[in-house]
Amino acid sequence: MAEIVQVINGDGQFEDGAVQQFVEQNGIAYAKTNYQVVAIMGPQSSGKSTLLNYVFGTSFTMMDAMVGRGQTTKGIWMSKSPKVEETSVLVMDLEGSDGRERGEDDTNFERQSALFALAVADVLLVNIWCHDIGREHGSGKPLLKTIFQVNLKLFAPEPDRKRTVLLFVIRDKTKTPLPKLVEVLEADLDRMWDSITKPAAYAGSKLTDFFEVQYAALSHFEERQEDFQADAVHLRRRFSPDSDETLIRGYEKLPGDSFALSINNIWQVIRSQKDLNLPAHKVMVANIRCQEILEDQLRAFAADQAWVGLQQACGEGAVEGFGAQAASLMDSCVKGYESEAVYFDAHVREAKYEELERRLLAALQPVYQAQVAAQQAAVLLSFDKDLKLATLPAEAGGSGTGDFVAAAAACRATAVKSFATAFAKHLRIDGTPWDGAEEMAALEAELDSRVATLRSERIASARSKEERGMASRLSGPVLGLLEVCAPGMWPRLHAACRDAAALADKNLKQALQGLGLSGEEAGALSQQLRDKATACMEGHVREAALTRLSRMKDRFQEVFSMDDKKAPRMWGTRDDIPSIAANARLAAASVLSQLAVMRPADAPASSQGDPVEAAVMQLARSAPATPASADGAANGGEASSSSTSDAASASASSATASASASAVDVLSAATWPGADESQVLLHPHDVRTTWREFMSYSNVLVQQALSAQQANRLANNRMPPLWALAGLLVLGWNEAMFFLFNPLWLMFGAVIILFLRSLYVELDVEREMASGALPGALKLSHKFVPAVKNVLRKTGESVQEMAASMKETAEAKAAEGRAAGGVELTRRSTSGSQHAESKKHQ
Ligand SMILES: Nc1nc2c(ncn2[C@@H]2O[C@H](COP(=O)(O)OP(=O)(O)O)[C@@H](O)[C@H]2O)c(=O)[nH]1
Ligand SMILES: [Mg+2]
Repeated sequence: MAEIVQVINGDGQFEDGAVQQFVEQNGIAYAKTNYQVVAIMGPQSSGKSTLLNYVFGTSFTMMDAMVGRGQTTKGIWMSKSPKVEETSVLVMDLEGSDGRERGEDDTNFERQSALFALAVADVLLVNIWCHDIGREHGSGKPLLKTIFQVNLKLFAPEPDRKRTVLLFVIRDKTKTPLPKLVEVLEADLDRMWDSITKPAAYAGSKLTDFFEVQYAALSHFEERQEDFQADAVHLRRRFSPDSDETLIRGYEKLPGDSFALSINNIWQVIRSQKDLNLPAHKVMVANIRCQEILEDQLRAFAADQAWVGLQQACGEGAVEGFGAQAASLMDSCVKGYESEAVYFDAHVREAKYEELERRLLAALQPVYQAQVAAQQAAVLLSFDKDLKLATLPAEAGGSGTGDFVAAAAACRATAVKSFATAFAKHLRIDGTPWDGAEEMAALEAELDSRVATLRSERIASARSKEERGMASRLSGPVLGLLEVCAPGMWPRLHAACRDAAALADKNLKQALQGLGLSGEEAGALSQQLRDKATACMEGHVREAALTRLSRMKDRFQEVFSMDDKKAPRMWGTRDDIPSIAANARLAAASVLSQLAVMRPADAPASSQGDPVEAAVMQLARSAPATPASADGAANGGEASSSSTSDAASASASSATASASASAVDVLSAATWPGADESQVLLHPHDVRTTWREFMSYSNVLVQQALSAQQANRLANNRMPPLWALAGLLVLGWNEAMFFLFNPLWLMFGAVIILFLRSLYVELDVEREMASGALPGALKLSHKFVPAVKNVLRKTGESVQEMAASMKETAEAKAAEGRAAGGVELTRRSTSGSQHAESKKHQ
């Protein structure tokens, strides 16, 4: 027995759950559009249920003639015909009510039922009694009028879209032939059509514009039972698609899975007394259903094992053929949607298709992006390697020819090509708008940035190498200049910087030849080198400023203790210590003046324009006299200030005259006028302090020098001065010569000397004097006369010998001359050793 479901119950409620279940269980949900809905209309007890049961094999409740009316339950019932096999025929039986029994409300329900049937059914059966045909007030006429009127409203916007098949079933047919009956009935229908009020747009329209009217006649149910059944079977055949008289039309319709939704919605609209617009309804159903299909497809896509697996694989890195796999997954999802959505309104379908595509792309996008990133990373990895190799010269382990720009361009082109290939092979997802242009642009930007980074690294490393070389080259000259800190040091420092920077710049440009430096870059590099050289130099200067005091001391000592030939000064009597000290102090002051403020490269070269230098030098010149200066003056003007010719001091003193007028008073100033604070190493206060410390140191040295000189002077005074000896020699020359060159006087002299010598020996003076001067003298006086006699005697004996020894006497004279020179030498050496001793004492 065929299942029957109540679609609309007696209270006018749609039985959604039951209908859904019925649709599922009877395969309608999967029948696509291969189903027909047949509904029947007619007055109460007009044999509707009987007709349906006989034609379609359904089991609707029929009134038992013996029991009477009132057995059936009001509402709309539905069943599937078990007899028609070619297509699913859903049969709807409308149980109206007898107006007489149920009151006014029922006409409303009947109207709504009719409307519902008309909207839902493909074929609408209208029961009509044969004897009512041609009669003005037949029992079915009011209902028919209602149907016509309602139909106008339902299909008003598109009258030719669907023409409901209206099948008039003539019951209890008489002997009158069908065509004759049809003729009369058609006339009846036309009259009825004309009598209804129509919208202006359809004023001239005909019934057949809206309905396809068909006719069937059945024999008398009670009197000709067998014929009735045969007629019923005949009528059933007309519901097969391949019958000659088939009633099935190929109108567009909603697929079976939307059936329940659709008829529910139609009923809700009818119940709420709103105008039912079928095309709009179709759009509405399409919207709902396409959305459902779309969601189903997306769910299926997300749950698809192939997709889950692909996602997993993608999480682990680049997947070969990702694009093709993703495209096929997407394609199957889209196809799934299209196959189900094909029955729905085209506009809605398209719109939902776009949504599906959008959401599929959204689902694919992160995975796709990750794949793009993975491929880009692979390309970039080999690009980095290639670039490094290609841009390094062969001696550094690379394969480059030194032309960085060309090598980088070649590597870039290779990378771009390999990404393009990888994109086409592994990333391109057909059916998506992702053509890789954006990804390529991003990759290119990244490549460019990497090239730029490597290039600037190369430049930076070459630059820092060159800077190191430059710094070490620069240090020598700078330190040399700082050792002396002579006036005018700064221009020379800056010149040294310029030279070092220029050389480094030349070397650097040579090293960076292949890097395609722009003029701007080259200029910036040159400037950087110049700055670096200046910074390096200034670093040395700063360091020197920290050790200014010891530098000043060194400088002072160098000038003070060493003479022009760099030999240590002996502090002889000729050394003008105050003048030497003043010069040495000027040299030390120059150290202070040069280190006080860093002069810019463009400062005036002459010291006239250097207020700091002028001020500090002024300090040195106005330094209080050393405590020893009084002593210096007491030297009787022996010391003269012209003994030194230090160029530095000379230039400094020449500068003084002009600078002193505008010089800063370093004793009171707090800042250097016109000097940039960042360039100041020593404030006037520092200069003052340092100078004070220096002065107390230098004073000690000067004092010691003065003491040494004094000691030397005293040591030289024990001897007659050399000039006196020389004078003596000059004045007594003639007398000595006369004596020596006269043979008589010479002989006489020799006899006297011999005599005295013999007497000396005879008296044995040394022995006698050993016991004291007075007893010695007494003894000698006793011995004197005998001794003279003895000598005279001996002389006589030796007179002969004397003549022979005349020659010896001449030699002795020469020996005497030599002895005199020896004495002079001895004297000198004595004075030297004394001087050395006095220095050691200091
Ligand atoms: N004369 C005649 N009576 C019929 C015919 N079909 C049904 N009937 C009777 O009419 C009564 C009502 O039938 P039913 O099918 O229940 O009518 P429904 O209320 O329209 O569904 C029953 O007693 C049937 O026996 C018919 O074709 N001719
Ligand atoms: Mg019935």
